[in-house]
Amino acid sequence: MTEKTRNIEERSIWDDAQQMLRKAERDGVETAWDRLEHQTPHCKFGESGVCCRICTMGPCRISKKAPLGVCGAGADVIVARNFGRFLAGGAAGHSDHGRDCIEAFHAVAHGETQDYHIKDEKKMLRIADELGIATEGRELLDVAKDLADEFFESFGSRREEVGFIGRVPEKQRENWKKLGIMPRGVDREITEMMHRTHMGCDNDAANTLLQGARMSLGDGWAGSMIATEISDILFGTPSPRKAQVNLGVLKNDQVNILVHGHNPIVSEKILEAVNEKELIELAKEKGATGINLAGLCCTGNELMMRQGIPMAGNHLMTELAIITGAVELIVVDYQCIMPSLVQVGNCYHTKMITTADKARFTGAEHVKFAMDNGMEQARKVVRMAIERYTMRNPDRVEIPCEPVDMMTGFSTEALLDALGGSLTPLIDAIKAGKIRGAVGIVGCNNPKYKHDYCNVNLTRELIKKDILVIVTGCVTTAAGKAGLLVPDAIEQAGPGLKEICGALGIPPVIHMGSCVDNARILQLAALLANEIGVAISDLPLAASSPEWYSEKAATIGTYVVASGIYTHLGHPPNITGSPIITNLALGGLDDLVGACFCIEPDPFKAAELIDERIKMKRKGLGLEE
Ligand code: XCC
Ligand code: SF4
Repeated sequence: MTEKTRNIEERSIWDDAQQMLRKAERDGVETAWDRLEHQTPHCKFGESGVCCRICTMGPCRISKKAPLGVCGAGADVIVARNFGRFLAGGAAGHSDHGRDCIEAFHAVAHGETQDYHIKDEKKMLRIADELGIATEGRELLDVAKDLADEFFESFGSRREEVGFIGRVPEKQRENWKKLGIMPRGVDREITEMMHRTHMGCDNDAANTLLQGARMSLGDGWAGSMIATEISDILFGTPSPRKAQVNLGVLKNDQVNILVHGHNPIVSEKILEAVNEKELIELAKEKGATGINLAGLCCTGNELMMRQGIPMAGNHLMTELAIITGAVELIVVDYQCIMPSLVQVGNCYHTKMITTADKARFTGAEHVKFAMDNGMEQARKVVRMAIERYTMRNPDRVEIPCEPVDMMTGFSTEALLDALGGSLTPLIDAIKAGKIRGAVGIVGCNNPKYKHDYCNVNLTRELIKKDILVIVTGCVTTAAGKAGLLVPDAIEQAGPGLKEICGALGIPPVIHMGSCVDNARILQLAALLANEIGVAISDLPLAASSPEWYSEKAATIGTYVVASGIYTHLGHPPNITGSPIITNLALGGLDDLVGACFCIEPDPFKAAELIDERIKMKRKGLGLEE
């Protein structure tokens, strides 16, 4: 990975990125890659997870010379506590996003907002039914009130299990109970993790890791799943549509606005505002030909899935997008937003707007979005962007390359539709070995890697092996830019996958949404398992997060493994200082939950490891290769 001064070609595989990195050098702008060099080599204690700052008898760090902290905690306990809190950060991120969605839905149900509405009534009623809420002959909003309360209950501490647990195959539910990892309430599990990892509580590393699994399951099967389902109810369940990707989606002659973050509650309103005639007219008065909205990271995924809004880039492209000099304004909600964006924006004419009280950035302007003012605030933000257009310096604008086409919008519902309404064709294709298995490749960028090298190459290798790939999060942009998210990409797939996807008219790599939408993958896996009558862990499935960086990615990996899906990571979390935690993660969990992690930085070798696992699972089901 990183050593001193990698040249620009080694920093990213993409032309648009390399071109902007050159411009950054010319313009004297620092990026994440530069700052990483100032941070390397990293602290070995931190990297292996054996630095403890949990109380003021310390901080303590574990070495041969000092194998115990002041309180007597050893490497295993310290690593387990640190990792437990790392996972808690991720679970809290997704789930608090989910809570914000419930609050919006609650406000709609109680008539407290004119800005948000129930868009997919059918889905709302179906979910109400599923969760045991009476729907027959009732007013829609009355059902919605009960459903909002039911969702809130999954966050609390009065339950034995969260609401969507009914989706999990029976055999696994029993196992989770037996292991004591059945998630009871989203907030409860996060709080319990913080409690257990206080000095003097859970001093058994394996026991702490099991709580990590329970808490992460709460994220996957409740916090994230609720975020996804409510977003569909409020903004529409995604269906297949075309979109475009890379920095070429920015427009030379238009007001460019970027949305960044995660929650569609802000970005959907911005989208409505940029389509208003009055605001378009205003942009024209200022000399632009129109207003162009593009997404970054997961809020980009949300808008693309439902509305076909173009994606400017993934995590490591966020600074580079501003360096084009063509962005008037970037509006953010929360998560994965580098604080550096304020400084990069200051090097150009780009204004940064924050919208959530829980995610403010010094130097940015705060325009608080609430349930009753979303539309009004969105218009205000768009007006600011238009004003900014007159400040753009055309001599400093450089928009690289032409955008690449892609297909998006594969919610579980849309995928079922594409299959003709039932999973049978997919199961038949799996049985016949035409689709040998499926792998979700998800997550982030990390400047420790050549940007998107692993994301793209792993995807390519797997489809060659007749393995269907599902992407979410920042891997989406990588796969899209590589031309893998269009039906024509079947030419790069193995013969079986080519035949099936060709017949269905779908790409061999399917975009299922943002990071909370990994819940869609869980649901699809559960539907498949239930249909066949096995556990998820029996299916020829795997997951991967090759270039991950965030706490959320670790939590996703953990709930995916705990749900029975073998998961590859490009690099380990900061756990290698503990033999107990490392061995559990890389093997021991397999005996407990039917899956474990594997670590491999090389995407070609990772593809082999995943392929082996899929072979093994196929064999277990008595399927021929
Ligand atoms: Fe963030 Fe979700 Fe990672 Fe991208 S993939 S860098 S977590 S935006 Ni979630
Ligand atoms: Fe040191 Fe123990 Fe305090 Fe951690 S909890 S800082 S190991 S004394």
